[in-house]
Amino acid sequence: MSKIAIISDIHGNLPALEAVLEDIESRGIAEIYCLGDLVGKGPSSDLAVDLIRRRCRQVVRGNWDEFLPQPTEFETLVWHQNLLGEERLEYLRSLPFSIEFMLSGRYVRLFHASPRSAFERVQPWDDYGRKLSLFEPSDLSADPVKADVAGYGDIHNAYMQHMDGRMLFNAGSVGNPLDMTQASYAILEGDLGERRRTRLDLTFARVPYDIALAVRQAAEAEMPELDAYVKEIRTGRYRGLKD
Ligand SMILES: [Mn+2]
Repeated sequence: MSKIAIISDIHGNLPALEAVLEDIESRGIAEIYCLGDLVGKGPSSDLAVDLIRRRCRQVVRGNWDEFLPQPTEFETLVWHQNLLGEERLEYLRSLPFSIEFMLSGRYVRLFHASPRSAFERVQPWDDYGRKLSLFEPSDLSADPVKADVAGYGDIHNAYMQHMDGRMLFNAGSVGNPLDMTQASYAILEGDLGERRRTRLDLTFARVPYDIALAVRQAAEAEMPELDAYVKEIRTGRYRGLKD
């Protein structure tokens, strides 16, 4: 059986990423896939990119990875661009859209937000048909087949649902979880490349990390939108919600 750790939405939160990588290592898992949003929001986009490049076998692009390298006058984005530097921005531009493979007789497709766009947001409480559409291929897919297992990030809310004989899951967020304050990731376990339907497991891991350290690093970096970030990682509540 192969074990694949699936991490997503690091958003420059280094203490959270380090805690998750340590947790993955402690389980003896060597294979790590990343579903995007390495950068933005937190203070350490540069170090997050460097660590992800070293440790992840495959990485797809998230919405932040897609828009952050583009020319902008927004102060917040320019701050993150300057931190990253041109070489890392070029790396973000080069990221592929999806990861697709056979596992225990299922066609698995992993992407950031939807099979159609890194910007299409689908929440666990959204309409059934809207969630079913996440199994569909698009022009951006490697193979034009309907997925048996679809996995994504983007919403910072971990969940799994069996639908129509298929399995949909969200890995949650490493660095900016919005369902609880612990870092989130998923583990897929099955027979890689196997065409017969054999055992397939999905595990969700939640990892406590040093939130006080993450807050200190953000304050010391004098990063933009510090208060909103600190509130989010301390409470797990999205900054756009009304109190
Ligand atoms: Mn994100």
